[in-house]
Amino acid sequence: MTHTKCIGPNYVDNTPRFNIEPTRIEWTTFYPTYAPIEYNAPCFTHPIPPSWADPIDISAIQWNKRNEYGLFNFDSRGYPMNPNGRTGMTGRGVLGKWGPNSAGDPLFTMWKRDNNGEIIYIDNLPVLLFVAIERSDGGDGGEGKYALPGGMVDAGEVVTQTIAREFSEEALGTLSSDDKVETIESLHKLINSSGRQIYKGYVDDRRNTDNAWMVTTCINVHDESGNIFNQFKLSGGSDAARAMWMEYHPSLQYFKLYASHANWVKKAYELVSSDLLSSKFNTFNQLKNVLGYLGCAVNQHN
Ligand code: RP5
Repeated sequence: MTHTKCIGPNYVDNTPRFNIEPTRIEWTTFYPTYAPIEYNAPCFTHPIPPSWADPIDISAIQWNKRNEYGLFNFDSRGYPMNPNGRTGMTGRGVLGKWGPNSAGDPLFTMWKRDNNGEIIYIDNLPVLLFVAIERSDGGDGGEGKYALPGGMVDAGEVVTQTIAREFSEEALGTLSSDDKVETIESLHKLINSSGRQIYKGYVDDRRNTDNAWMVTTCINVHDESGNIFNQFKLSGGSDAARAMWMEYHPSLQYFKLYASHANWVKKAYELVSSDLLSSKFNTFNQLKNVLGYLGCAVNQHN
């Protein structure tokens, strides 16, 4: 996967970045004029950096514990190198960790239904609803301000816990703290029992640099009947200004979300719609066999 969102003349907050030629992203491409700009958010170089960030002295970092998303090389200064190539910026930028920064992304889906509870189809393909948030930081601009309600893995968490916690914080923002604990537990059980991993790997995130980058695991939980997810009272919280059900259908010409999130919605759509259409097809075939036996002709309707 080549990155497109972490290149260009400006980094986050308009910090200048070396404007890389898009055909020269790969490390193996000769680029003698490459002159990346070094940037570390001021809080990281403070004598007491935030607890979630790496210390200034990197000699104590156990790099082999950061290999879950793949191996990476090191530059001549001993810093990890972005496996997807150049970005025009060295240092950690605004990311707390050198090398991979791990996140988790919930992709909660159900079908869009009409007032009679029937799934809505356009051109014989069902319309999917997924939970999205509007990022308070504006995301990567325009429609890229909408995102899955994901977030960083906290110390000691497994990614399924992160996904449950982030969903409850960002998309169910008005829960009381007692309800929150219970909700996170139920969501975690739901993710473990019915979740399907859609993606695990590098994220094309605007915050990536040559030495620090985002990785994530995206898990889809699909409520086929909609009976459970219909009861969600969505409201933005934490880093989310708003939370909402958003539509996806393959006929959408322009479908953009933060970072690489749109790709995962498309992938989840392929999986859940093919499950749905194959079950419809099986039902139709069973019906056709019975009616065929009785000497009737049947046409398939949606
Ligand atoms: C993206 O950034 C991930 O896919 C995840 O959605 C998000 C995590 O960062 P924050 O939302 O915590 O800023 O790369």
